Formats: sequence, structure tokens, C-alpha cells
Amino acid sequence: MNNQPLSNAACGFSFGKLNSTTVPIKKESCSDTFPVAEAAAPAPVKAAVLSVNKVEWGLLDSPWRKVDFSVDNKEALVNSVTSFKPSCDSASEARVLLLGPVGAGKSSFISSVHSVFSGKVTNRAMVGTSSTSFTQKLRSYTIRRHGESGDQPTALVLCDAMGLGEGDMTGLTLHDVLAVIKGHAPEGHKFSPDQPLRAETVGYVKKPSARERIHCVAFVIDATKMDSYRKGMGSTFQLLREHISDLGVHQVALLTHVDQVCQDTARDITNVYRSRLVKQTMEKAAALLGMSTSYIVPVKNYSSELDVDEHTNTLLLCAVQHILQYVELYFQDLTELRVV
Ligand SMILES: Nc1nc2c(ncn2[C@@H]2O[C@H](COP(=O)(O)OP(=O)(O)OP(=O)(O)O)[C@@H](O)[C@H]2O)c(=O)[nH]1
Ligand SMILES: [Mg+2]
Repeated sequence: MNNQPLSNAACGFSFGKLNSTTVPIKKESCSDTFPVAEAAAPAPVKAAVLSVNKVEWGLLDSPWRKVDFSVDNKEALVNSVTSFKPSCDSASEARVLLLGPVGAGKSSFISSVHSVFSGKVTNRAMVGTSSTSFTQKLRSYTIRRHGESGDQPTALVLCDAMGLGEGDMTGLTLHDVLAVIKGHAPEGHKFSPDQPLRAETVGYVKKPSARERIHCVAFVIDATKMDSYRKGMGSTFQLLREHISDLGVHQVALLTHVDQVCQDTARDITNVYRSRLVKQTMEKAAALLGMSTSYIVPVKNYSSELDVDEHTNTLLLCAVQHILQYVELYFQDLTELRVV
């Protein structure tokens, strides 16, 4: 599949027409900072009762997206990701930036994908629990496949960064996000909201090459926090999406913690696309991010497990393939722009 657009056939679901269903983003005045989160207004009791009544539990008779959870398909997905190569001469690897609120599961996703390819649960990117971002530095992790002849690097690099805070001074700023995406941030850069990345910053990459830039952004949001993310987080996502789109970088989203919103899914991850609760949460995530659900995939990261699970691996691999599909679009756009 080298140099071919990735297909999601192996995952068994289609994402609909690319770029056609994104909720339009209102262009607003741009500043280097995010708006400070507005305090969520207390909802009227009647509305709260109505929304509780609207919650539908249980499993759908048939899944709304079909995923083949067989071992054969898992192997096919592993091979597909392992053999991925960008269809563009100027970059040999796909650099994907994980972006999302503090504690959403960005580092856990990197560690989980690493676990899939190493065959055992590892804490590759350090995971933590903190009200401010546990991850403070920019770190790039090349996903390596563990085999008989040692670890072989794949062409996938997942980049971890500080989480987005509720207010501008508690997390990654818009200025720094864009500097990372453009490739200016040096590896290991420690983010500090009051010290924006600039030309004078030690290690600042003045003229980043195509290989140093970010080729796709994966937003990461926590399914259990969907009702508690404040209105300001929605504005932050809209602003980010507007500016990231201006850079020509495609965006997808990962909905983590799905095991904690639905017991049926926690018991058996293959129920994920039959769960009404997960489906409803995906729709809330789509509204929060201002993107169609076709861009969003659910994942369950390894958190307390000691051993990998084949079905959890398959869902994680589907998420990786989803990301690579949009990485490939970036490289295609790059090639076409050069030809024109
Ligand atoms: N049950 C469950 N727990 C998860 C999942 N993903 C992450 N966690 C847990 O959520 C907590 C935060 O995860 P992290 O990966 O550190 O989150 P992060 O987005 O990197 O957070 P910051 O670096 O602080 O911005 C940890 O306790 C994880 O074990 C998931 O899918 N399911
Ligand atoms: Mg982290």
C-alpha cells in the first residue's frame, strides 16, 4: 500500500466524503491567545431533567459503523500501518500532533499505540493525573514494531505536547500550537504560557523543512467530560481549527475513555459501535469540536491493564489508520500544490 491513499476498508467503516461536512467556522478576530473560558451558566432544572430523559441506554441491534475485530483483520491493520510510507518525497515520516484538554488521554494514546506494536502494555509517553498538564514538553515518539529481529521503526511519529487549559495561562497557547505545527519548536521544548516560542528561544527552528512540520492534528477529548467541558473549550477548538486549517493541515479527533461512559463497552469493547451512550457522546464531541462525526473515532486507551487485549488493539489500530488517511491527504495536497 506504499504511496497509496489509505483506505478504511480494513476497519470496515467509511468516513463519508472528506472535507465536505465540517461545520463552518465563523472567522473572528485573531489574537495569539485563546479566549478565557466562560463560566458555564447553571442550566435550568427543567432543561436538565429533559436532557436526562433524552439519554438512551443499551445497545443498538446492529453497529452504526462496522469494525472487523478478527485476529486476521488486526494483523492486516498492523501490516498496513507498518508498511505506510508518505506519498511525498520531502518527508519520510508522518508527524501527527495530539492536541486536547489536560488529562484527555493524549500521552495514553501514544503509549497505547506503542503497546499495540510492542505486544505488551508500556508507559512510553508518561501518563499522569493532574489539574494542570502533566506533559510539559514537546516529545516525538516514533512508533516501532517489535519483531524477531528487534524493533523496526514505522513511518509514524506521534507528537505529545502540553494540554489545553481552561484559561489561556494554564495550558498550551494558540501561538505555541501554531509554532509547533509549523515546525519551529525544538524537540524537548518546555512550554510555558508566559514565554511564547520565538526566534530567540533556544533551539528554535528558523526554517523548518516539510519533514519537521506537523502533517495532521488529532484532537483528543475525554468522553466522560463532554458535559463538563466549558463553553470556552468549544471556542478554543473553533479558533484552533480555523488556524490549523489555514495551514492546510487536516484534523481528526479521538474520543477516549469510552469504557467509562458505557458499561457494555467496558465489559466488551467490540460493543463500542452498538452503544447508544457512545454514539450520543460522539455527537456531543462533534458539536464541541465543530466537526462531523465522520472525523471522530472512539478509542479505549490502556490505563490500568497489564496485558494487551486484541480487541482494544484493533480499535486503536483503526484510530491510527483513520489518522494516516488524513496524513496522506496532506501529502497529496502538498504534491498537487507543487505540480500546479
Ligand atoms: N479508563 C480510561 N482511562 C484513560 C483513558 N485514556 C486515558 N486514561 C487515563 O486518564 C488519565 C490522564 O491520561 P493522560 O494520557 O496523562 O492524559 P494527557 O492528555 O496526556 O494529559 P496532560 O499531559 O496532563 O495534558 C490517566 O490516568 C490515564 O490512565 C481511556 O481511554 N480509558
Ligand atoms: Mg500528557
